[in-house]
Amino acid sequence: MSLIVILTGAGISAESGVDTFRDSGGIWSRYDFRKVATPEGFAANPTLVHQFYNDRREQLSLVEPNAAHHALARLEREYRGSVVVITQNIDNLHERAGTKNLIHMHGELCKALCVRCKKRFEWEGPLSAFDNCPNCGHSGCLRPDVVWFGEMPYHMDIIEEMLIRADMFVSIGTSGSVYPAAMFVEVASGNGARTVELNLECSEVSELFDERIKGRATEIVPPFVD
Ligand code: BJW
Repeated sequence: MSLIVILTGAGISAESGVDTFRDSGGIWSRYDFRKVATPEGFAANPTLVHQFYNDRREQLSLVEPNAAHHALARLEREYRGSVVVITQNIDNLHERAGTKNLIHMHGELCKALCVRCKKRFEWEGPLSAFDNCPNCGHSGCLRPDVVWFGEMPYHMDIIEEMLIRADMFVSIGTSGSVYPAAMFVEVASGNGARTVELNLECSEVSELFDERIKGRATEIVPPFVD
């Protein structure tokens, strides 16, 4: 059965009102990633890191999935083969649009991870350095369940298998500047997949794709799916 593997990045959620990272005015123009998105930054100032993610969690409660998220959910429902969405995004807009076969490789904003007992918890509200772990009961051991620089992304074994099996690999709204996601196109292409990039601008890896479609996700993803 034919398999379509779709990689999404911050650009697919931009028109929902979620900030991207590297566009002008993006998150990394306002925050030093070393301070808020590394294990070292968290160890040095957990309050700052919790505030950074609390603000983004609050922003998430104010936004809705857009036409691009809905189009991918529709593709999964209606395609006669298999569709898997691998997202680098920590927002929950794909699942809120109805996508089921979804891999969050950089974690999830609405989850907390206990660094002591390694359990994960749904976490909708603010998280602080003083919260107790609901499982082991210790305080000060909860962190956002996201993948920071220098950490291994989640589900890499399944992702690699999907990329090897893919008949088509589609990348949507990602700058191709963060590894290992940036090299997925090479893995899929090297294993025979047709590759297509949908993005507002050229990415760092655009030339590796068989086909490029430029535009805003809400305008180019629905017709691409159709
Ligand atoms: C639109 C649009 C619209 C806008 N419509 N499009 C070489 C090999 C391997 C690793 C490395 C390497 N060199 C360096 C590394 C280490 C590092 C890395 O990649 N550093 C780079 C800076 C060079 N990587 C890591 O540390 C990763 N771990 C790792 O490598 O472990 C070892 C390993 C080795 C080999 C195999 C497996 C593992 C972990 C990376 C963790 C990234 N974490 C972050 C933050 C945490 C989550 C959070 O706070 O949200 O994840 S960084 C940030 O970047 C976030 C994103 O998921 C990620 C990607 O960003 P994305 O989605 O591409 O967003 P932007 O803003 O960059 O781009 C938006 C795009 O959308 C643009 O192109 C726009 O044009 C477009 N767009 N509006 C359509 N309306």
